[in-house]
Amino acid sequence: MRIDLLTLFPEMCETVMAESIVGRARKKGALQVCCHQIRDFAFDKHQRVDDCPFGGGKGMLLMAEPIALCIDDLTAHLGRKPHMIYMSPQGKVLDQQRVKELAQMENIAILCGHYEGVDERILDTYIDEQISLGDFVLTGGELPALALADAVSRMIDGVLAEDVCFEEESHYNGLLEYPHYTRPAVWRGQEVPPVLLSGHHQNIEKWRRAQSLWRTLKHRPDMLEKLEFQKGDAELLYHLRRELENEKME
Ligand code: 4G0
Repeated sequence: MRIDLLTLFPEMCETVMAESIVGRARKKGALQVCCHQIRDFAFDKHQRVDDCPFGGGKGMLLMAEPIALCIDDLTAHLGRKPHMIYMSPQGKVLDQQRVKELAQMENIAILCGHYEGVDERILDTYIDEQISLGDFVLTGGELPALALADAVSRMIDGVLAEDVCFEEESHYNGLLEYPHYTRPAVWRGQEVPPVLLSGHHQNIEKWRRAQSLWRTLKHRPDMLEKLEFQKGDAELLYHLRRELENEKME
């Protein structure tokens, strides 16, 4: 897969995407990432890319033409139109399901807005999908774009180590993760839950499922509505709901 980032800060994006697991995957050839400077497509002598909004109001907007030229140039280079994503607080909130779908695509390109965003006609003409990371506003779309690129990258074959099993993890099974512990077994007087040291795998699985259900019930009850129940879940949930009610009483 290839991911293109269209931004006013390509060095920042390149630096982030050169590190850690994603950086290693790129070196291996499991993934291609290219960062493009929108300012390279400015047409006036000051390389201006922003202007004030028609109708007045605060802030600046990215002008349509440099973005259009940047996308056209990329499209010509690829020989086809990439799936164009715009990071925006107005977009649909990202979830792991959409991440997995995007990871199946051959080319995605992510446009990073700045200031108050981009000229609406770019969205009408070029953008296939607007994505938000949540209900908050940043100074630019780079950090959300990098987060999206990271989330998509780790779902591509050959990016994560073979022994890293992400089938078990949170948002894959529709539940929040259970707690994890590593050595030492006692740290500053705090013990690891004894069941995890017991070697009894069936009990460990039951404990982890109960912990996942408990956390999800407490912090993300909305996720339980879509949950595919396993054997024992209904009974566990019945008890956990009663426990939660007791907690609320105190
Ligand atoms: C478009 C995404 C882009 C419009 C981008 C700002 C948060 C997110 C930007 C604006 C972003 C997110 C209207 C301020 C750039 N901030 N939640 N900033 N406006 O994913």
